[in-house]
Amino acid sequence: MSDKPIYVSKPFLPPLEEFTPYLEQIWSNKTLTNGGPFHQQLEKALCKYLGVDHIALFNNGTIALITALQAMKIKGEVITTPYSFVATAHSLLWNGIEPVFVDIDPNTLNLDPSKIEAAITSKTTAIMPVHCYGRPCDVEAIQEIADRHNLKVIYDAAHAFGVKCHCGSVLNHGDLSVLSFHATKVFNTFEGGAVVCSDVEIKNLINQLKNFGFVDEVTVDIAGINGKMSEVNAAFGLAQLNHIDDALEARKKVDALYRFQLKNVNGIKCLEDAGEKVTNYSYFPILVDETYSLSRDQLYQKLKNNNIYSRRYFYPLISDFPMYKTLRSSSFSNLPVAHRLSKQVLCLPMYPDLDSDDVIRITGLIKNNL
Ligand code: T4K
Repeated sequence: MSDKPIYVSKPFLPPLEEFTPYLEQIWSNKTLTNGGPFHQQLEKALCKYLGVDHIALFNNGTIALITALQAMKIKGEVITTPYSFVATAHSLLWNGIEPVFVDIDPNTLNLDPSKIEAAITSKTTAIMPVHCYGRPCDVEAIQEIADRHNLKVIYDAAHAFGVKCHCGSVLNHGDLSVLSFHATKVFNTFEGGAVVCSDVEIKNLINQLKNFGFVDEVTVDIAGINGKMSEVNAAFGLAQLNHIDDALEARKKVDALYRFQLKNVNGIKCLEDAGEKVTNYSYFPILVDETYSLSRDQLYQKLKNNNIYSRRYFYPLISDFPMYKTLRSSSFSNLPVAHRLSKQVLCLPMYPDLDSDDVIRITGLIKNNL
């Protein structure tokens, strides 16, 4: 057993000496939070980098999701995917909304647009798809359905930093998109998140909502929350943004090496290569089917025994957690694809400075060479 643990993700850090001057500036100007100068700079820099109109920074992606729903006044039922991190559906519950789970597409693992319409009822107000693993949803098909039924679309784009589709940033689709900048993400601010939108009035409302609902010093006209990103987090984001292209390039190389090493391994399937400019290589999921020599969980354990900590994102399905299990849409028969794939998926370590030797060791264990 190797003594060096390899985790599913490792935060991407800019050189410490590049971060120190930001800290010195914070120490000198004493603005620690509440929309200070680095917060404003990061919002502008991200709009430019991502090619979007407006960004409202948050202290994490979950609060950003909750606030996005509140800003759009979403109520009733929202159609979403069971194949995601639990925060997706929790953001609905926190708004008193019932999630209605719809099955996923077996190739993309994203919400299957062909199954959405059957789940729409008179209570449906919105669709909340997830660009799972940073691979774009079928944004056009989803928008067409939303337009036909007068529904809002709020993308959980937690994995989709920098992801592009045929017409530029994927974040420009839907009414709002929500990013996560958690330590494990492609772009991180330790903890953090953002709402992306194209309407300045919505951006102003979101700014109000993330600051308790204050209009001015003495007026609060809506029950907001504290969703503000601090200056240290924003400064870290600025320092990291200078290196993001190199980090994406390094991820791409890791992705290519995994694909090369795992081609033709019986029972192991990589998701279709999403191609240049589309994905951000944020995760490396493989599907372990019944023709492989071990079960998915046995392979997970074998890697763990060798100090390699892969993760079963996303198992269990959200719809199997106790607060969702009794919903009608959570039934096994409604979600056969999601159930099958959540039992097959294993996310292998993926981060910019993952050594080629480590990828070869991991894939060697999978190929049973080691
Ligand atoms: N929507 C979607 C689709 C999401 O995936 C997420 C979050 C959200 C919404 C909510 O966004 P946030 O509110 O989180 O901004 C991790 C993350 O905590 C979570 O952000 C992420 N999705 C989810 C997919 O993964 P865990 O419980 O797996 O994290 P953890 O602590 O086990 O970390 C995984 C590995 O990363 C560790 O084994 C070691 C390494 N690691 C982790 C941290 C935190 C480090 O090396 N350093 C670190 O600081 O949830």
